[in-house]
Amino acid sequence: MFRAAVLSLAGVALATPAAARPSTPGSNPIIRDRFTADPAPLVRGNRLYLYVGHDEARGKEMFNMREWLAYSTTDMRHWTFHGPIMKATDFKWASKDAWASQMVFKNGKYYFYAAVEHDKTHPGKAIAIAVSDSPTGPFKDARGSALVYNQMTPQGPHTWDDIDPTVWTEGDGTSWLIWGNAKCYIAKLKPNMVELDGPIREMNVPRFEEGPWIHKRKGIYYLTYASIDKKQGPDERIAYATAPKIAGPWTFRGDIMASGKNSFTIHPGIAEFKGKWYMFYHDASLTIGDEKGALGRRAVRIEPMYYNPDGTIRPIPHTDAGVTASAKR
Ligand code: FUB
Repeated sequence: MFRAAVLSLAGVALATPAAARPSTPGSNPIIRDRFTADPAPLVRGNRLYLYVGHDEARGKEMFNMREWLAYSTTDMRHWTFHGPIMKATDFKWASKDAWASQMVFKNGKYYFYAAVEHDKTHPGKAIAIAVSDSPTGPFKDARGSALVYNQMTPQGPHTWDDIDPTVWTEGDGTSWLIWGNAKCYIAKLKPNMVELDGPIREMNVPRFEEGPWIHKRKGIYYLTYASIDKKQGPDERIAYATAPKIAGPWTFRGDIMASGKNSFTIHPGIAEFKGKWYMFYHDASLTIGDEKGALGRRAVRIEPMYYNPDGTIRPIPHTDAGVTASAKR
C-alpha cells in the first residue's frame, strides 16, 4: 500500500540507497557522516546556513536527539560543518529532545526557536528560544523559560502538540510564530521576539501532522507541512496551502512530495538562494557503518523547487542528484 501510494504521486520516484552510489558533492543525502533530520535553512547574504537535529538513535530506539548542528554553504554543493550549536539541556528547564528548529535573523540578532521536552514542571513538549550575535553561536537561552508549553494549548490532543516552530516576519516587522503537531497554531510575537503578543489561534489546514514552514513568493503566502493521509499510506508526505495574507484564508493545494524512504517523518524547510528555490527534507536512506537508516536515523536531502505560472508548486521528486541535477524539471 505504501509503495503504491508513493508511485501514485505524479513525477515522484524513490531514491536508491546512499551507500550504493558514489558521492558527488551536493548529491543526496547531503550529509553522510552523521544522521541528521529536520533541516532548517537560513540565508544570510552570500551564505546559506543549515540547522539540523542530530539523530543518534541506536538499534530500535525511536529518537535520540541531544543537540542541533550547523552547516553552511555558498554553492549548495560544498558544506562547512560548524559543529553543535546547542544541546536541548542547555535550556535548564528542558529535559531532552533536540527536535525541529528554525533560526531567524531580526533586530541584528539570531533567534533560534526549537522544540524540546519540558521538565516535570510543565510535562510535554515545549518551544524554546535562544539568541546569539552570530549564526553559529554561542547561543544562550533568551528567556530562561519556555515560550510555549503544553498547558498553554489545552485544545491539543496530546502532550507533543507544541513542537516544530517556524517564524514569519512581515514587511512591517510584525513576526508570527507558527507551530504544532496534529494541530497547527499561530500567535503573534512581540517585537522583542521572545514573548507572545496575543492569543494562540488554530490554522485549520487539511491533513496537518507537523513541521509547518512559511515562505512567501510573488505576493503568495505558502504554508508547507508534513501531512498524513491514511488512504495514501502510513507515512508523512509534504503538502501545502496558500493564502493572500498570513492570517489566511488558506487554500489547500495538496501533496507535493511523497514519503521518504524508510521514514515515517519528513520535514520541509524552504529557502531561496542565489535566485533558485530549494526544498530541504529528510528520509532514512543513509547507512553509516552497520547502522541502517531508521525512524531515528535520518538523512537530510535537498531538491530544487519549481513553481507553475499560477504560483502553485510543481511536484518534487526524491532524487539522488538533488541540486547537482543538470536539467530543470
Ligand atoms: O525529529 C523529531 C520530530 O520528528 C520533529 O520535531 C518532527 O518534525 C519530526 O521530524
